[in-house]
Amino acid sequence: MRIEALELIEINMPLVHFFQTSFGKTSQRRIILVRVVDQNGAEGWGECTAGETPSYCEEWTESCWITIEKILAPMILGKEIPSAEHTWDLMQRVRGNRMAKAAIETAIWDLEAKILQTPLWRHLGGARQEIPCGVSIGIQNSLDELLQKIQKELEAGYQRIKVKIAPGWDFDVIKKIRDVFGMIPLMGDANSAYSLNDSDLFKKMDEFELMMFEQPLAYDDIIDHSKLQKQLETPICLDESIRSPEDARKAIEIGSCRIINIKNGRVGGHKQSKLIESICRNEQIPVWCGGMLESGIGRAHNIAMSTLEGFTLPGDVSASKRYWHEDIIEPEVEVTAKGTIIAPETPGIGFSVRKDRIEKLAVRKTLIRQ
Ligand code: OSB
Ligand code: MG
Repeated sequence: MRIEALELIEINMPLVHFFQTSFGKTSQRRIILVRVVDQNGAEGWGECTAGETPSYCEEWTESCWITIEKILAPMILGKEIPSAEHTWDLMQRVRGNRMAKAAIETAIWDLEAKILQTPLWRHLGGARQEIPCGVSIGIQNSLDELLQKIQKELEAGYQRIKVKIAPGWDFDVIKKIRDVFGMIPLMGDANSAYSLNDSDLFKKMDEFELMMFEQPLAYDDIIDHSKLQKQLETPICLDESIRSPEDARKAIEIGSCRIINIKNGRVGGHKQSKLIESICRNEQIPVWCGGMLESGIGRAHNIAMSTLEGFTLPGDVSASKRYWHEDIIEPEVEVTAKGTIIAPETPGIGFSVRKDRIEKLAVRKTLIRQ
């Protein structure tokens, strides 16, 4: 493959409902899309999952735009790329900036699968076409609103409920959910809001028998997590802390977690995700696919990734309509009554990209050529 042009498009999309975590509130996404074009005019699409501010990690929309435009695109354009798997190596000289890298890398995987006329999920080595799905529910204005949302998602068939927790929105909230809904598959995501000083709170929450606590401690920590995990019955799942296959290996080795959430953006794309999945599978650590409030393009990549063998737990991969009035892909992502998504048979990401819609939502574009 040779990439002749790379287009960056920023779209602004209002969320159906604000999404609040321990680190902040989002009402409108600023999403960068990457379109790569090869020497024959074939296209691939990727999505940059960075947030609007550097709050989940260091990267954010502006930093990714400039990094892709000035640094990463020139490393890719015009180069002979033996296969999508080699894309990561071409960007090796750049430290970090994994969300920026993943936007390009995943676009090249889509392109390659389209050239091969095979669905991306098969091309990645997917083991099953139907994936289990859960939902992530942000912090709400009131407990009543949260309970209503949970009710709605259970009725839709989702296989597990994740609620965001933060100091002041934790023990009592989980207790109420257990009182109202009983032993539903439930978990809490703290997005790094706590420290080891809160160990007693987590020990107390063991009584709720949650599926896991996601990222209770610092975003860059594995040491304190290992201390906390040893005091708990409930498995810890790491999200923010796992940025590379090496991070996964070390976290597992020192017992920082019993579950890992994989996100293409956080780890640098499909190749890195596959490596982490494989390490975890060998160590019998279940994984699941996290979400970053993606548009349909990122969502489609997440679906493909979730078909890999090690993704045994329901992921944060849910229907388009939970986030968007109108998505940028066709058809939109839909969930079956059993709370599953069926990966499409169409080549590449398997959904067609709605250029008309992207055109309407675009706030800036740049076409980069060699
Ligand atoms: O920690 O998983 C997270 C959204 C933005 C940033 C971080 C996270 C999330 C979510 C949303 O939980 C998952 C989704 O896209 O449905
Ligand atoms: Mg998380």
